[in-house]
Amino acid sequence: MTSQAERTYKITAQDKDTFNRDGYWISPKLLDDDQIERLRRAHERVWAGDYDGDGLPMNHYHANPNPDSLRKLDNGWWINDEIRKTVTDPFIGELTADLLETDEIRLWHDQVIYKPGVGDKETKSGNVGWHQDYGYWQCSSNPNMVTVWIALQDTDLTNGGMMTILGSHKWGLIPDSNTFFDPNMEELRNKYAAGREWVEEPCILKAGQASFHHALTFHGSGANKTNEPRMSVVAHLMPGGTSYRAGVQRHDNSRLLGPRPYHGQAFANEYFPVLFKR
Ligand SMILES: O=C(O)CCC(=O)C(=O)O
Repeated sequence: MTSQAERTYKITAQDKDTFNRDGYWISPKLLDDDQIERLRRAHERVWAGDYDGDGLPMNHYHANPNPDSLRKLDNGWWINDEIRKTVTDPFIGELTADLLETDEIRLWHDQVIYKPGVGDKETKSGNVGWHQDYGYWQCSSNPNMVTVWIALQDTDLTNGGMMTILGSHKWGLIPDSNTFFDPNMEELRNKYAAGREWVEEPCILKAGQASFHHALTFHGSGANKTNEPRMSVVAHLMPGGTSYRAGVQRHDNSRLLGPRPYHGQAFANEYFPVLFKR
C-alpha cells in the first residue's frame, strides 16, 4: 500500500466515457493512509456511540442484534468530524462535477457501512440486495446523482465487495428497485435481469480508492468470507439545483427542507453542504 493519495487527479475524457458507458468509474487512491486509519477509528467510535458534537443525532442506524448482519448508519457526518471531512471533501466534489459535467455538487446524505467477516459460515446476513439508489431517492428532481463508495481496506469479492451491473443506469428507473435490505441476490437478479443483459462487474478497490456509480446503476454485494470486517464510508452526491419532487415517494431528506416542503424547493440548505462549485 502506498501512503500517497493522488489528490491532483483530473477526470479525463476516457473516465467520462467509462462512467457514461458502464454506469460507474473507479478512482485512484483518494485518501492517504493516515486518513484511512482515522476513518477506521471513526467507525469504531460511531458504533460505540461516541459522537462528536453535542447535538442529538437524528441519523438512522439500522441496528440488528445478529453480529453477522450489515451495520449501516446514515448521516455519519452529523456525528463524526472525520467522516464530515471526507464526505464534504472538495476534491471528491470536483471529480463528481467533472464526471457529471456540472458546476456544483452537494451532499445528499452519507452512509457508514460495516460488513462483518463471517469466514466460512453460510449466511446472507451481510448481503446488500441488488438495487438502484434512485429507487429510494425519487423525491429528488434529478436522477443524475452519484454514489462515492470509499474503501477503508483493500476490497474485492472475498470480503464482500460491491458489484455493479454494467450499463444498467441506461435502463431508467425500474419499479420497486429499492431492495437494499433484501439479501436474496438470486431472486432479485431473476426479477431485474428478465429480458435485460445482466453483467456483474466486481468493484475491486485498494484502501482509499473509491467507486463512483450513477444513481440508476444496479449494484449489490455478497458475503464477506474473510475474518475481518469490510468498512466503508459512502458519500451520496447531487448536482446543485436538485429540488424536491412532491407526492412521489417518502424520503427523510424531505423533512430537512422544513415542516412544509414544496414541489421545486431546492435541496440547498445546511443539511446539503456544497462540496464543490466552479
Ligand atoms: O456497501 C455495499 O455493499 C453497498 C452499498 C450501497 O448500496 C451504496 O453505497 O449505494
